[in-house]
Amino acid sequence: MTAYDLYVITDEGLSKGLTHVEIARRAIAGGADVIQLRDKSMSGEELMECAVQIRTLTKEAGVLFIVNDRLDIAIASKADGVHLGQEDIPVKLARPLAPPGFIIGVSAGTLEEALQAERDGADYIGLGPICHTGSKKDAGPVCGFGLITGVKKHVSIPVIVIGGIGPDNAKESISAGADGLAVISAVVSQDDVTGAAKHLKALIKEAKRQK
Ligand code: TZP
Ligand code: MG
Repeated sequence: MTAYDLYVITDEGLSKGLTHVEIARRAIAGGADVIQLRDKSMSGEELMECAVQIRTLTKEAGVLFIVNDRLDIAIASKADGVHLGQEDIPVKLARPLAPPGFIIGVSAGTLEEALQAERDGADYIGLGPICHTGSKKDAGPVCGFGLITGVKKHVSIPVIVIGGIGPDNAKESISAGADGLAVISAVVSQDDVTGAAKHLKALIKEAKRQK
């Protein structure tokens, strides 16, 4: 089964002066299982350039590569998948355009959205924001750890939790049922990106062992 344990989302603005490619390189060195390229301001050309480079890095490391929002760039860069929000192209319309085995993740903030994403054929759910986050202005209302357990009762695709997730609540996330932890600031904003990823990965592994 695909491992989504530590899912790191690149964000140059929230990093300490690193490029997407450098963030990816350091997070991979720390044991990230998934790298998502996320940039809302780059041109298509710039994003494609980053995507191609991160595809090479992730391929070499055997790490999954997901592109946020842009199905076209995900397909063109031969990424493993795309992550779609509630406002992006619906999974039902994206799926026929994607190659076989392509991963489509969908953001959900409620049980209803999670159920709909599964019905529509999503491969995983990005559930959140679980806690308060300063990393996404329009993240929507905080849903709390209880929703993880609620969603896991009714949905069978992997549930990756997001929003204010880090070392302090990694264990609580896994205990509540999360299959993976998606983070920006807990890894990307740290002075030592590789060290932060390593630490978080170890906490996830330990929490899964204890489950
Ligand atoms: N989607 C929901 S919350 C969020 C995104 C992209 C931001 C997560 O960032 P952080 O720093 O891990 O809270
Ligand atoms: Mg989106």
